[in-house]
Amino acid sequence: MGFPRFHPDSCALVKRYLTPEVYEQLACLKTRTGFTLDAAIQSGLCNPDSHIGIYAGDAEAYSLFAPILDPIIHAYHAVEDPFEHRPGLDPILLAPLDPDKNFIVSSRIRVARNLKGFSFPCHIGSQDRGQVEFSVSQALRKMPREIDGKYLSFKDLGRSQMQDFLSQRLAFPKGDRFQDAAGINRNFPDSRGFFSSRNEQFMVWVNEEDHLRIISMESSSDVCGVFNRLLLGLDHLGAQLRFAVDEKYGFLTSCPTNIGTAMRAGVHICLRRLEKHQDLLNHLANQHHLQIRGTGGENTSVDRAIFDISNKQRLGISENRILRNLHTGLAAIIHAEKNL
Ligand code: CIR
Repeated sequence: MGFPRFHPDSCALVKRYLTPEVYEQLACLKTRTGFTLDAAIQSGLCNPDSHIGIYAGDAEAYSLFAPILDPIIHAYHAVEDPFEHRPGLDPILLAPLDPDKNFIVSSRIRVARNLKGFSFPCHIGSQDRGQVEFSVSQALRKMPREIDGKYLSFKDLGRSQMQDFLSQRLAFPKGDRFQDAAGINRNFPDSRGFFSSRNEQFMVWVNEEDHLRIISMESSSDVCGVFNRLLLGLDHLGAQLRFAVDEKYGFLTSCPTNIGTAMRAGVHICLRRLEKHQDLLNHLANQHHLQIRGTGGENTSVDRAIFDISNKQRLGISENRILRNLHTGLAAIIHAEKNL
């Protein structure tokens, strides 16, 4: 392909770190499944507004293409060597955050996982994608009573049924243009589907951006309850499936922004006063390593003063520490909101 020409306006991390020397060193390499650097950077090339602009097609990509991925990982996650994956997945109990339901509308925690031995969604073939769906759906048949439910494959859903599940945010839509350019949407909706527990508080998305997105949520501020339910599901899935994990990088994901714990833990919170004091809100969020997004997540606006607030750190930190930081940060934000 020759040295790639990124859009002149692109500020993607891949553009910043992909020097001609690094390109020359890596362009001729292929992982054992045939994933290349040119495939990895497609999304960044097609989307000048990419923040990162690179995806991993399999677990080996993280070591083979380390000369480009490492500087991106260090910059995005703000980690310096040496760091390591330090899992901490113990049940947790902390003081109630908003028992009168004045601010926090809902809490949601998700982790991403990929199956060891299979290419990741931007590079997987249709047969292997089908095998991933089969293995995960089998594992989901053995969930404990509290989170028991059923798996629905998109191919078995009619158009209006799919629309209903999409509007309830149980099903997931075809990926965005970043994922599309990376190859994640190939053959959509084949071998994609979702599991939902009977009370809809525990879900698993299959073959979205990663093989599994494991999600726990509820309409309350009980972030610990949501976390503990996630652990229950993770324990059962982890006992039956082997996940792609690395001693240093933690759980390996399609997008290098998600590696490490691969966890996003957050709330939807209504902050009518702080909405008018964004500097203070940003200060508090930074202090507690939290990220503030619009009501609908990445790149969306804030609707009726409802902010999406979640952890910024994922790598080199334990899941338990992330949850404690979230809890302390939210308590500080609620305190500020009350006192304005
Ligand atoms: C970008 O580079 O901006 C996109 N590939 C998305 C990066 C954020 N990652 C994500 O949503 N998983």
